[in-house]
Amino acid sequence: RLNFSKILAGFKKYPKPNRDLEYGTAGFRTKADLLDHVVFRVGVVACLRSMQKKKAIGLMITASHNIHSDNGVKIVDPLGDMLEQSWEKFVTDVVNSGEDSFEEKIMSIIRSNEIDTSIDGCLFLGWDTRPSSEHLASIACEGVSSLNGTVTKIGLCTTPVLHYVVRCHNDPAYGKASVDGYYDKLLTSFEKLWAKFDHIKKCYSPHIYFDGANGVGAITMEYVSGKIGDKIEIDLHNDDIKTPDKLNHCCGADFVKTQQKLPLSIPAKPCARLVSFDGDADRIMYYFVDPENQFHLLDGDRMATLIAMFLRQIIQEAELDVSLGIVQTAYANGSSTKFITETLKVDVSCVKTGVKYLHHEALKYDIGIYFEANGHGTVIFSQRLKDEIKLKLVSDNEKITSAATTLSLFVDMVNETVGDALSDLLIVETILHAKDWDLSEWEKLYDVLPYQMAKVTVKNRNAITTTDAERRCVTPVELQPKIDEMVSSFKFGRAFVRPSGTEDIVRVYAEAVTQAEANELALRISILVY
Ligand code: NG1
Ligand code: ZN
Repeated sequence: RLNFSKILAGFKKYPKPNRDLEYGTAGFRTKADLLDHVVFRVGVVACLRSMQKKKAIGLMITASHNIHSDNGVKIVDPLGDMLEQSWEKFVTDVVNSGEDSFEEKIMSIIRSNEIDTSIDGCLFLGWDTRPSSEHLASIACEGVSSLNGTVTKIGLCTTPVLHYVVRCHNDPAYGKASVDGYYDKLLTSFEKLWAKFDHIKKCYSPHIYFDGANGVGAITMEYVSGKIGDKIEIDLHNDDIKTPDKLNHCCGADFVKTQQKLPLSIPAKPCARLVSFDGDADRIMYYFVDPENQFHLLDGDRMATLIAMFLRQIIQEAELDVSLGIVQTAYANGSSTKFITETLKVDVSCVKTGVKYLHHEALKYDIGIYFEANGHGTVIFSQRLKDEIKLKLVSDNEKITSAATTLSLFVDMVNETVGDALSDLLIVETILHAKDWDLSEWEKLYDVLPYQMAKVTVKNRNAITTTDAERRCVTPVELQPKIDEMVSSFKFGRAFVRPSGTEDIVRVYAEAVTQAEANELALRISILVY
């Protein structure tokens, strides 16, 4: 039933430049003008994936926090999570194949996955504000059509909205499969939870300064601000989506995290609560400037600990016997890990960089909280936990039913499919409001170790291979002993290197007891790598 001449026509119309690409940590990502053939072919493979699973699949066109001239595409699996790993190889093969070999590659995918080709593929498609996004989205549609699949265009949307809609389409119990349905579920539970903690506040201020990275997150917050403005006044900044080169330029969550300074246009108002989303609104950063003009960052590690602390208390109050754990990557600050194990006494595990690894590990808990330090993260809840909550809701003990109600509303406020800046914002605001905390109270939970990140350009970044959740190098064999020796000469020193999955560079991370020493260690390790 497959019409290979239709697929071939697309291969000819969008010829592959003389350069191979890889489905990395966040799908394919590169200069936007190198992506025409990629999105067509990804459309084809995503359609095959949908036929295999007999479920809807998502396609998101975005390059997140990258410069406006880049773009990318990633595939969303039926439950709204990232594409299963074994398929990354299939899609990479098809994207890199020549006109003479694609038919064989596609047939091999069909055979090895026992795909019934009489099934119609069903795709949901979303894109961000980049100037190239709509054009690439239309080519992706051609790819899907070449296999007779159907596409529902969600259009301009954040990455987490697309993930959510795919999940709901395949699992209607999760919610209504539309952008409105998404806002409705998150904001309704937020309003109800807010009301539960509506006491007089001394410390929590209802005002935030918001940095939208001049991307799609700014549109989201404009809408949300109209809905929840009576609870949180949102002062919108960096919300210009009409000027392409402003996207992520000196603003956004990635800028704030890597530069550890204020983005453009956010006022240095002492102690004000400042928030940034990234270009596709799946990452969030909180920060503030103290009266001495010092910059303070509350990143993914901080969010994970805040949420764990809050939920641990609620599950105790609800008398639920469930497991709670936090999943981090090697980039998590050493003192956050120490705080989680020694003070919170919560289980913590470390996995490779990339949301798919974190998500997978978090599934092991009834409540799995995962965050990358860069602000990408969410919470996932087991079916067992959801069932237990239902039982507690009808308990005759008022304290228990109240805690169960809190938990149940909390679950509905979370987008469990993927890191979601809006959902994370609602969670953090709810907890701060409940605790009557400002950002400095939150920050007091533990002191972070100063850290520095660096990028090194090398001939072949994949010559570096790692183990132990990327904390140690395997090859080149002489590298790790040298790193160990260097690290041992720094008090509380910790460092690791790994090849990036999204850029052609090697990343270096270093922690030490002072900022100067962290910088020095990062520099010395970079020289070892170079
Ligand atoms: P790479 O380039 O593989 O380090 C970066 C981020 C990841 C993740 C992906 C996808 C860091 C150190 N790495 O991956 O955490 O967010 O991009 O966007 O922040
Ligand atoms: Zn992003």
